Amino acid sequence: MTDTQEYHGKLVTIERFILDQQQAHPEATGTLTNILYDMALAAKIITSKTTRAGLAEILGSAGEENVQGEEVQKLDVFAQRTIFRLNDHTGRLAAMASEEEEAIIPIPSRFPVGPYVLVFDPLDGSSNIDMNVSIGTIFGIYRRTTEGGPGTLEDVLQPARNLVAAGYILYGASTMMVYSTGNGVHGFTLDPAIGEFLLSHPNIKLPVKPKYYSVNQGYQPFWTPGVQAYTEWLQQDTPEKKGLSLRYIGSLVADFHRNLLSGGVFYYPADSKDPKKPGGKLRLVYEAGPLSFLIEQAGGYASDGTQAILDIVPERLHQRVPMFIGDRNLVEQAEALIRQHDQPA
Ligand code: P6P
Repeated sequence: MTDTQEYHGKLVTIERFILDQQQAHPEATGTLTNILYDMALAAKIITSKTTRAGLAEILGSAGEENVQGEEVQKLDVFAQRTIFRLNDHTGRLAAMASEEEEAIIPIPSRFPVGPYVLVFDPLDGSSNIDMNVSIGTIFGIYRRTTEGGPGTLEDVLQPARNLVAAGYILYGASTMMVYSTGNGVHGFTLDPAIGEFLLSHPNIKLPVKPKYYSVNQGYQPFWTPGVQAYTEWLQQDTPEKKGLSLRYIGSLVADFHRNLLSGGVFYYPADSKDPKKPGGKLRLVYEAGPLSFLIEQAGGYASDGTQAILDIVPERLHQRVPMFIGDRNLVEQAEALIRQHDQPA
């Protein structure tokens, strides 16, 4: 395992870091390395559009033509197409799955298939774009489980504990790419002047002392008694912790990233308000799963309120799941109060 201590203060590009990490795996063929390279390239391409999103009126908004007469794509469609076009021909993937597509995305028959599958939410939080709020891409990479031929839904519906890599891209004040291949969580910041992601956050670990809780408290009247009790507990000073402050951006990757660096817990529980999202709003395969892989790599934990999200075997591609993610003690307290109040003995 490459000791990430050696990187502190050194100028390292994401490509160099990924390659160094590959050296720790003599059996590696470089295929996973190249998929990660392509996710970094996708991040740069998508960044080139997100930094101009507010100019829709001048450049034309989605579905219209801009002043040059070019058809302007919705940013999430653009992000989807960018990730697809970077991966459809490489022979590294057997299939892809995206929040934007109802079914799994096959590799076009004219291209070879490979040993991995890529699941992704190309641009989560896109409803925030018009308010210039940070948005993000979330991705996970599995080895295919079926033998030969085109990838299938079975290759995608794996528990997140099987992930070989996961990460996110945060399009904020700067663009960051944060990923793990099971060897710690590492963050890279894009220097737009040179078009390179530089290592800025080696070996991210959740702070021991949690700082924030993140939830949309507007739904509080629609939560179960256990989740209501949990929220009150988070606000109180207890022997184990001070009452936490509330921070909620409403953009999953931004909320997750802040809590990863500051310590705390994010949760999107089930609520009785919207019958369209009985089991919470967030998607298991390409949102909760990859973020749960990352948080455990950073020393935290993620639960649906009753079990580790990493152990949930997805039944449907767009399956929703309640999610409590962050500091292990805080998430386990959620499980304890849900057991006590919501699950009759
Ligand atoms: P609410 C954005 O639409 C999103 O999918 C996530 O990025 C975010 O965490 C969540 O929904 C916010 O949902 O119901 O609080 O507006």
